[in-house]
Amino acid sequence: MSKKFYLHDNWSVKLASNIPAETAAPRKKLKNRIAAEVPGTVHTDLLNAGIIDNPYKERNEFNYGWIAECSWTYRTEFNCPADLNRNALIKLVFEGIDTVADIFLNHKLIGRTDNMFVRYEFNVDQVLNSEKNILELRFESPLAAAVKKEEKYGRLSPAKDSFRVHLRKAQYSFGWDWGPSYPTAGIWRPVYLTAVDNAVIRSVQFAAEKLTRGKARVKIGFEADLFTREQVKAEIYLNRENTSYHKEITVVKNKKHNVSFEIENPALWWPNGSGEQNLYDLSIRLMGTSGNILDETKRKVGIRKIELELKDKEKPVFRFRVNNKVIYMKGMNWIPADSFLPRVNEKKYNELLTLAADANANMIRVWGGGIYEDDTFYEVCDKLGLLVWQDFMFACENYPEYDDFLKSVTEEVSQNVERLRTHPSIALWCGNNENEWIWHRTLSGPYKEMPGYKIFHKIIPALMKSLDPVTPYWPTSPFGTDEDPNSQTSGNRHQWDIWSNWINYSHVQNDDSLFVTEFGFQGPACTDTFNKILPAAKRKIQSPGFEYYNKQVEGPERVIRFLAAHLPIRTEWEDFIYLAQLNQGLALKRCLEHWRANRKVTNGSIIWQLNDCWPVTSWSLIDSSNIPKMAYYFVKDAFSDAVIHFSNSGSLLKIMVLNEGESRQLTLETLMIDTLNGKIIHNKSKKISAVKGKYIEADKLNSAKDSGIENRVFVATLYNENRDLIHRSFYADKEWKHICLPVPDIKFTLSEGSSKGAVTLTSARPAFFVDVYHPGVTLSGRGFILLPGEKKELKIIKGNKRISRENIRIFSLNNYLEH
Ligand code: BMA
Repeated sequence: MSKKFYLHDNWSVKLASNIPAETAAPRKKLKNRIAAEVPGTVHTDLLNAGIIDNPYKERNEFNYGWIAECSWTYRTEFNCPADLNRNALIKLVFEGIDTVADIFLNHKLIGRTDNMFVRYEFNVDQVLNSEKNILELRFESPLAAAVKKEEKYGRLSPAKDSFRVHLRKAQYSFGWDWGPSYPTAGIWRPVYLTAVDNAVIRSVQFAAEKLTRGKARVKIGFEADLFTREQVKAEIYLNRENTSYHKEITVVKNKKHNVSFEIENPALWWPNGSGEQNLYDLSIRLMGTSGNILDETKRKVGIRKIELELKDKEKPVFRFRVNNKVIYMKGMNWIPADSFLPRVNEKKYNELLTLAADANANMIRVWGGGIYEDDTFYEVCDKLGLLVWQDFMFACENYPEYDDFLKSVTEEVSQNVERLRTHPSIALWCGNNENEWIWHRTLSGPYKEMPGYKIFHKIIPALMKSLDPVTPYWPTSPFGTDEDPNSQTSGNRHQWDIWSNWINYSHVQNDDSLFVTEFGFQGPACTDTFNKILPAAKRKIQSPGFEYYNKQVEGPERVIRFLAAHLPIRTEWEDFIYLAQLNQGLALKRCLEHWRANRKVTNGSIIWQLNDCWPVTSWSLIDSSNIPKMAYYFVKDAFSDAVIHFSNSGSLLKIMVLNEGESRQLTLETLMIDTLNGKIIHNKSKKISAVKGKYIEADKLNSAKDSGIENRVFVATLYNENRDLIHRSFYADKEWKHICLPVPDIKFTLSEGSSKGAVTLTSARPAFFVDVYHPGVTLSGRGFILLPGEKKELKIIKGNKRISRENIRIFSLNNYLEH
């Protein structure tokens, strides 16, 4: 069995080039070697050594640009591990090097790297000493390396950072409209020595080939490298609870082995919200003649079938069928969770993805400007039932097609598909993010002429035929059969008229997208997150310090423009954060409701974006401290199984109920509130049969004009038989900024035990979009409606366990809408 001997100790880093002139680099401090972390980055090493300050603070991004312009040498010294079998083939394996580096072992060049997305392996038995081995990696400046390649192979677009496309390095690291420019260097994933003896398993595949009532046929494929003359057998096991399937075969060198099992009553894997996430343990073991284990691989697999449907009879559609059932995709886009990737750990993945699943998501799109995430990411998605739309790592540009580049891309695609394809969460592979759309939009030319076309339409599809023939492949997002890759009439769409084209979110009512893979609306990060990096004097909504933390061109202006359309404008720091976050929530709710209601046409809505990589005003639902913004809770509600939609047809206001959960009896309670005094002037309760999969008209109300009541707001709530609140929604005839509401008079009590809730709130009058802020504490709900007679308990989900009364601030929209 090949054991891994990690080489993560004793690393240091040293500047290996001149510092560009006219930069504020601390030259003296850079003369010596600095202790380094592996996995790590040069930026975080400089930070840990106290040579630079927090890179996210204020305008440090501009002070620290020199780091990416320099070359750096990483070095460690190690003794050969005592139990490393020196008679076998010894490999030095790097799971990720960022990016352009020469590797020396004992002063001998053993390899060159230029793709951060691939694993590099070097045979080192001839170079390795028993003691005092010196391993050195000389990193070239990523900027210089990219520019050099661009000079050699030609510029492909007029964009400022067009050189980035020549380097197989996370594209967002050069700066994005939500992230700073920090192109890092370093050994960003584990490095180890391993002895390859006797036999090694590789290329494992697992697929549910056929799924019929109560039966599944699964196929397991693998290959083996054999370095022994003895006969090798493979034992293949597929186990779950009390069921076990087992086969034994003789292994042949350089041959693809396939084994099938017929599974009776398979425990299927379902996306979140559609059933359980049953997993099986797959193990493949290579055995020698004396019964000794030569190699073994174990992984969790799921039995599920996934299909992408593009036609329903003759009509174009874009929808996923999972286990023979069409499922509406409720999702979020994922971007790298830090600019310094090795800081993203299992805890961060778990927290963010659990929040996504708790918000009723069933799909995550790993966006093409980032990275192929760590194995843990996909393991967590498997567990939570989050299907993964996996882009290949190309975004928003033209890409070169010269031989070395294509060779590197081929290796990258093969390695990453092999690494990830057995995860049940992997739902679709997608060539890139927006390349074809941007080409078409800016040049109005056919995308077939786009540089890089060959990669997404020829090379990757050809590779997929053998790498993963069962998972759908889609060349780019957005894409379809129309000339415009972003058309509404075929394929998937990125809806950026709203927000990025300065169009208000109410415009969504005209949208007939078949599947929306991106749309979004910005909101600032949460108060605590900004307070950590912005000194009090700069917490002003138009201070350059705050505006800097919005990377979109005219981003800060858009936040204010769209706020002005719907909500009152306030310029005090905490008021502004509350209102701007609320506006994001209202916008996303409206869009998600539209697409879910438009269910004969639309089959999915994936929000741009779930997370952030640093503290910023962006489209994210959760900020970089993993604190959910108010919009998170609006999305969670809009994505829930049973939802209420108000639909205004002019003279009538219809209350529609959609139920995608189990069929059940519910009570719909509709209140009409007089906005002048907060009194409930109408209260109607109705029993409804919410049948699974049905969208029904549950009630009708007169328009404001016909009812003769101009100042009204509706609150409708679904309760189950135990009177648990299942869903609540609201309707206002006017924009909230034109409505007056009395101060609600919210009272709260604090309790210690978490089961009782940390804060309990009541309100004398209907209170809209209540938000409780306490420094250092994240509570379990934000932006909810609180009615007289109700008690709302909020639990602490993150942060200090003690809440002090005097530090609590309670927000509600009422407070901004007084007469
Ligand atoms: C889309 C994405 C990203 C971008 C986002 C917001 O174009 O694919 O490139 O960050 O919109 O503008």
